[in-house]
Amino acid sequence: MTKQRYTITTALPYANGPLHLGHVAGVYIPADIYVRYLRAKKEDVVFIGGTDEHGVPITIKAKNEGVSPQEVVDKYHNIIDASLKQLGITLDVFSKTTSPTHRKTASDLFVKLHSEGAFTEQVTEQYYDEANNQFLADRYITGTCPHCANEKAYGDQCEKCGTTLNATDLIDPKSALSGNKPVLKQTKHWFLPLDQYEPWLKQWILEEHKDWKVNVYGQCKSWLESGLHPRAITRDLDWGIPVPVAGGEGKVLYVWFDAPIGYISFTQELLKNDPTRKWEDYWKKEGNSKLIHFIGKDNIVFHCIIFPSMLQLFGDYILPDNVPANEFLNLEGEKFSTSGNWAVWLHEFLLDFPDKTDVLRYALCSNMPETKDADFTWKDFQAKNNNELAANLGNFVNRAFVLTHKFFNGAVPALEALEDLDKNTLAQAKEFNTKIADSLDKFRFREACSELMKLSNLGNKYLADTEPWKIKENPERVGTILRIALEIAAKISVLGSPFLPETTLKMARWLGISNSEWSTAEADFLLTDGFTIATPQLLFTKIEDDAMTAQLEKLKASRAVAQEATVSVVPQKENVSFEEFSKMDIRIGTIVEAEKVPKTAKLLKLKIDTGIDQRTVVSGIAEHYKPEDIIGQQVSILVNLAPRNIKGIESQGMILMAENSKGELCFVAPEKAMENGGGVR
Ligand code: B3M
Ligand code: ZN
Repeated sequence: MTKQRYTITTALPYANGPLHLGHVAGVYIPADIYVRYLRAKKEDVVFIGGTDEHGVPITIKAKNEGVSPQEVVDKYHNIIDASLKQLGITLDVFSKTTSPTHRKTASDLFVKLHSEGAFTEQVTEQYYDEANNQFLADRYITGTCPHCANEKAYGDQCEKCGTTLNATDLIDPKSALSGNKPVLKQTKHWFLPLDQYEPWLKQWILEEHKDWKVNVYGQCKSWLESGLHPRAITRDLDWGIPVPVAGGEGKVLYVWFDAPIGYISFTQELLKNDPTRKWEDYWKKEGNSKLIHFIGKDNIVFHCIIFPSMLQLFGDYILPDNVPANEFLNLEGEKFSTSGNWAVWLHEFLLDFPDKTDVLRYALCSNMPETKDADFTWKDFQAKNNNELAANLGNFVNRAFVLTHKFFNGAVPALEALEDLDKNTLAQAKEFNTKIADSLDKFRFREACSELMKLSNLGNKYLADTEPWKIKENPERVGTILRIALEIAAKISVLGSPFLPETTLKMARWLGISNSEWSTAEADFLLTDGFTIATPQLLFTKIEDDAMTAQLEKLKASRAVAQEATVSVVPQKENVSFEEFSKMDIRIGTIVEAEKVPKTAKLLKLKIDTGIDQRTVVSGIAEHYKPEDIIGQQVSILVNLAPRNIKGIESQGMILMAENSKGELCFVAPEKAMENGGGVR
């Protein structure tokens, strides 16, 4: 049998925004810890990641930002890539699904399956926007939810009640592009007949993978038991990989067909010029690689049911060995929300706390949403840093170093006679190799992390029990105790390396050892007699309350901005013809007199020179402008508005004002002085 290999993948985030801590806790932290652990065991691993750059989420972002989809994905790919590197996520490759290799691989695999007759074809009716001449993706259709009457439900889901919808379920559907009612039009698509694979999927998952995490197994079971249906793998969209077969013109591959293939194409890119390894080693059965997908719970069906069905069809490909999906991380008791700006963005965290990457890794690992949703709070982050990392681990290492310097000038003391407590402590410390390894083998990251802290507790307790600083008369005894303490620190530097890579590397250097091999920690003693350890420095600094308050305030402020942004988007009104528009006679005028209308708060009585005449206009701007400040101000005025009587004054026209989401008004005035009476069109 060929030697064991590992193919470890991280879900490809859409390149339509930066990463937030939810992505990091759910996918990258567990994957990176696992991979560092495998590498420390000298396993043969490829660690694959990249961005998902196709699909409707990208086109929506591009539309909102008024740029091309390519510009969107290029921008966010780079932000995401840089932030992951800074966090110490050691992906071997971080590519993108717009890469030429990926496009070719995905396209070729589609053609292969198509030619083997793996797909079915179906003509279905889909909503079409006649004003824009295009089919509408479900996300581009809004309407009333048939379940909860939310008027802003999307064609794929109602975000208010959480129900998954079909666009045709919506009451009173509207196109998000034109605001018009879309029409149903026929279109042909290729389908993956998942119903046909149900029997082997049931066998493979429900019988052969009882070892998968309960949340993953449970979700698969419920999908399989409610029955699988053919799933469309092509879309009517102009952004994506073109459907490479006859009849596919104007259509692209469904993003969930191409994205997981990215794991394969990125491995191809990684190993393209590697003389010793082939990508096939990590994907084909003869390579004997274990495929493990790190993902969030919303991606389970794609990685456990749909992609495995595709892999099976591709031929001699391996299937996932495990899919340790996580549940969600919440933020201060609420769901992360990109649109609602309720998020801690990774790149911003790294700017605010550049020296706290290990702290973040630890905080997210010890609070990982492994079996149920978890909550990130700044208070808890601070507590993890101050009470666990600084007060427990950091303090232990510091005490061992300080005492060694005090009593032995920093030279690692030799072991002399061992007492029972010493033997006991060493024996206990030794158990942590297997404890942590077992937890990691089972993808129990929280447990692994807490074992690591227990090892440091053991060290602290040992120092507290032996009190070496009080032993004046017996330097050998002091030396033995400190040596044992330093050995525990050395063990932490090896066993803690997947979790706290920067900190443990520092510790290893200070102690004069290498911490890159897991098996090193199996030895009874790691240190060399007489080696001069580094002068003690703090491993972790305290985080003060101020810093946390500032983060909470920033979070709340960003949400306020997001809420304003939402209210400011007033839906477009019904179309008018050009003739109708031309009936409005809008001119440039100048305010020549202004006074408050008595007994009103909002009204000003203005005299406007319209070029035609000087006329009176009553305007509701008194809360925004003082009369004396606006004499001479040029304005746009609708001169042929039928006169209206306002508070006993005849108002002959209306001046145009712009309004922002806070209700603030300002004049719509020409950008340079224009003569009064000039038309506005
Ligand atoms: N981009 C969905 C997500 O970001 C999707 C994952 C693809 S993994 C192949 O959650
Ligand atoms: Zn609803």
